[in-house]
Amino acid sequence: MIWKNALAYADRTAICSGGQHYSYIELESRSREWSALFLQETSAPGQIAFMVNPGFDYVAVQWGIWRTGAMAVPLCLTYPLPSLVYVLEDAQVSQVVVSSEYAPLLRDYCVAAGILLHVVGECSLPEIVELPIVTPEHPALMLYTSGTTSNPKGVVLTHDNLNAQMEHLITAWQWTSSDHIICVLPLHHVHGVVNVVGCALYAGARLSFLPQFSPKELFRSFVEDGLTLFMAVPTIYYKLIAYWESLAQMEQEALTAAMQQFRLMVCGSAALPVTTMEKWQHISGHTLLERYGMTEIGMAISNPYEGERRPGYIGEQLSGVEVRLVDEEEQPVPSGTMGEIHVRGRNVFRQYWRRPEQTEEAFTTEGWFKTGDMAVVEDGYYRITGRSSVDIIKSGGYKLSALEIEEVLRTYPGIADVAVVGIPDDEWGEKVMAALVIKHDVDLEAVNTWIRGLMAAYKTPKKYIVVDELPRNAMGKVVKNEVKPLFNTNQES
Ligand code: MLC
Ligand code: AMP
Repeated sequence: MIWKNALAYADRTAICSGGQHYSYIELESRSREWSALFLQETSAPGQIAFMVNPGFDYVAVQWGIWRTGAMAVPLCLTYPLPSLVYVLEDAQVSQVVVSSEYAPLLRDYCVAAGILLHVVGECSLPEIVELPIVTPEHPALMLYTSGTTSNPKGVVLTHDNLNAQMEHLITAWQWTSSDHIICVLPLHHVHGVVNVVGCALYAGARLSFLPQFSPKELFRSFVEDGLTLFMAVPTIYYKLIAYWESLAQMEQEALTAAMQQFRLMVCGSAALPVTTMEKWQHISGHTLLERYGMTEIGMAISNPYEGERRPGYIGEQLSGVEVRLVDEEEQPVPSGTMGEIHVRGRNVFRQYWRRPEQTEEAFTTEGWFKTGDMAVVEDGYYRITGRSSVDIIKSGGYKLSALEIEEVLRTYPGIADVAVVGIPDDEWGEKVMAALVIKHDVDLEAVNTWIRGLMAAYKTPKKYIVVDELPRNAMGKVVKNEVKPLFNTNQES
């Protein structure tokens, strides 16, 4: 278990956050105190959610939850109340921990729902108690993911799943306790939670946090903090390149020199455009290592640490992970033929929370998880060719469900029908756009303000158009690929 591992690193620095350094022993002991608090009311807390800013407290709370045998449910820090309530209810959460700024948002709801609310820095942590035995098979983490259903689903990962995911990456990318990484990613998704925070602490390395992404602050850290590793989504590299290009030559040179001291820079969560990879190579001297993963499986395919990192390709299957490509009959395809990616191994999640049918549908009878991503193998390397569902959109590394956004928009008075699509975009990968059929005049600004009260701003459309009707096939189903070109011709937004 990661917290037992921590004892081996004792006084070494585990976390740098808020201008302070915390050792592994401090992390181990603070997490015990949180466990004691969670166990005060019940010996089996079930699911505990937390909405805590990235930093020492986030990890101490996460480990504190784990050490009680409960499942940790990290909440998105930018969700409005209705989206938070959806997760809290769906996950059947018994306790919530929040950083103080989120307490006003959740307090009334928690009181009404009978959920215990703990505020970091305001609750007194009790004497340390005897902790239960937690096994690798205990559920550890529930990450909510959007997909081919309108409502997000809870992906249940056990400690064994997480350990496997971290062990595969630590081996593949040669993590050691001498590494130092900075986390700029949100901590309700696998990229930040497992690949950065989890791997760093499992390897005994040093983990710094930048509470919010800012190119200026990040580049300051690149120059001053002696980092060895960096991991991000393509949009972040795109934004960093744009910022670097805006700097004076002297600043650019200082940054380039600092980045050359890193041993590895990784990119993933969405396709890395070859132009971004080339520009980053130019400004940092690094050939980005692109890898492929998913909430349900952690990481599965990766370009090599040593060896060719091929632009436009996601690499080879990671050691310890089984990957295959299959046709529509779920039969393996020959090399060079496109097929759906299937994944099997200790890293693969156990279940969608309280959704047995969807869990069953997601696996073949031989236990392969069906990712829905299409790929081809060329000269031994996988290349992603698309997705089996047009209703999944990847924007800035977040997976969004067109169906979820459509369902909300349909409830707005005056909107008769709607189609949400992802339009290719250099910065975001895909941009969310909505085509509306309206019954009477609708103020599109008002629609935009309204939907941001219901779902995170990053999920909401960046453009709206009004159309007379949506293109449909003979079965009456909206043809999303025919909706996309409408955004080239229609200027209303
Ligand atoms: C922010 N905005 C987005 C957005 N992020 N719009 C679309 N897509 C996104 N991803 C919007 C905000 O709503 C706001 O709009 C404006 O951009 C500025 O907001 P911000 O919060 O200041 O933006 P910024 O900090 O620059 O965020 C960009 C980002 C962030 C790229 C840093 O999106 C991010 O952290 N993405 C990473 C997501 C991630 O971790 N995915 C991994 C999933 S796991 P307005 O209109 O209000 O101004 C996975 C598996 C795997 O995929 O393989 O790893
Ligand atoms: P999520 O469900 O948020 O974990 O997102 C997982 C999805 O991100 C995968 O199913 C892929 O569609 C996409 N993805 C992750 N890494 C890559 C990559 N390197 N290239 C293309 N798509 C990727």
